[in-house]
Amino acid sequence: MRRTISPKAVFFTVALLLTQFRSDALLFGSDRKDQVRLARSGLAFEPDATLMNINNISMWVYSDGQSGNDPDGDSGVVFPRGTGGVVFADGIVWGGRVQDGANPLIRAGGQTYSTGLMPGSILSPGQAEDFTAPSVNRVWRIRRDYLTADLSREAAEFYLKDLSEVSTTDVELLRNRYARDWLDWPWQKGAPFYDAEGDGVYKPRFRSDGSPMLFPEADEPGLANADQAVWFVANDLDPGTIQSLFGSPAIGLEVQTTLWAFTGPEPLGNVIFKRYRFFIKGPQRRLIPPELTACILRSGRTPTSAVFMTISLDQTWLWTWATAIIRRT
Ligand SMILES: [Ca+2]
Repeated sequence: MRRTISPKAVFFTVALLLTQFRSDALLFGSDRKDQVRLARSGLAFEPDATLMNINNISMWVYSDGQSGNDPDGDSGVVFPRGTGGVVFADGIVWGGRVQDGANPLIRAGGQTYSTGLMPGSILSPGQAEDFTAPSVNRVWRIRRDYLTADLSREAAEFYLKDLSEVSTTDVELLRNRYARDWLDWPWQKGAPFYDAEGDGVYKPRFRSDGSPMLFPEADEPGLANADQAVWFVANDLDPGTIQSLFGSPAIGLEVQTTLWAFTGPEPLGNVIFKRYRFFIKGPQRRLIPPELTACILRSGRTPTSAVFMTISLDQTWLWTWATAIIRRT
C-alpha cells in the first residue's frame, strides 16, 4: 500500500541490514593501519581504535564505525580470547528514501568491509567536527577497575603481541588511556553516564589513590551496569567517504555507538552488546517516521546473534544488539 505523506514531510524509510561479515579478501587501507600503529606505539595518546575485551570475547572497534577487523586486516573478533578469529568484520547498513529536495531519492550508508562514516559528531546541518583532530578521531573506553586490574591480556590484544612479550610500559599505557577516557568521557556529545546528583552534568571524582569514585557516590561513565564500555560518534557528511561505500550522497546522519559487556560465566560472559543511536542532522530538517522496516541477521558459521530494538521518541533510532557466541564451530 502506498504511503501518503504531507508534501512538506520528509520521508525516510529504512531497511537496516545488520549482519556479520566474513571474508578472505578485504584489508583495511594503509591510512587505517598507519593510524592504528601510531596509536599502538603509544605516540598517539588519543587513538582511534580500541577493543572490547573484558569477558570471553575480544573485538576491535574504530572511530569511523569500522568494526570487527583487526588493524592488520585479519578477523578481529576472537573467541575464546587468545585463540582465533570468528568474525571478519561486522556492521550495520541502512538505506531508504530521503525526501529532502536533493537527488537521488534513494540513499544508503553504514559499514560493511569499509565504512561510509567519518569520526565526529555533526555540529550544525552540513558541518561535522574536524575528524583530523585527535580529540575527535577517538574512541573512548572505560572499566571501573582500570587502576588495579591486570591488563596484560588486554595489552597483548591491543598491541597484537604474545602475552609473554607484553611489557610494563604496554600495560601502563593502557591504564593511562583508561584513566584519560574516564576523565574525558564525552557526555556532552551523548555518551551515557550514571548521574549521581541528577544535574545532567558529568563530573567524575577520584580518591586520593587515583581510583575513580563510583555511582552513586559520584558520576560514573557507562551503561547498564556493565563492566566495560566503549563509545564513539561518527557521521556520514564526508562526500567522498559516503559515496565510496555505495555511491550514495549523505543523509546527514550522526551515529552514536555504545558497546558494553559483562564479566562472569556464560551466557553473559560470551556477549558484547552494541547500541546505535541515529540523529538526523542533515542540510535540511528531515523528519523520520519512527519505524524500521526490516532487519536481517545472518548467523550460519558465524556466532549466533540477536537483536533488540527500541525506538526513541525524539526522532532518533535506538538499536541494541548483541554478539553472543554460543559455541565455536
Ligand atoms: Ca552529575
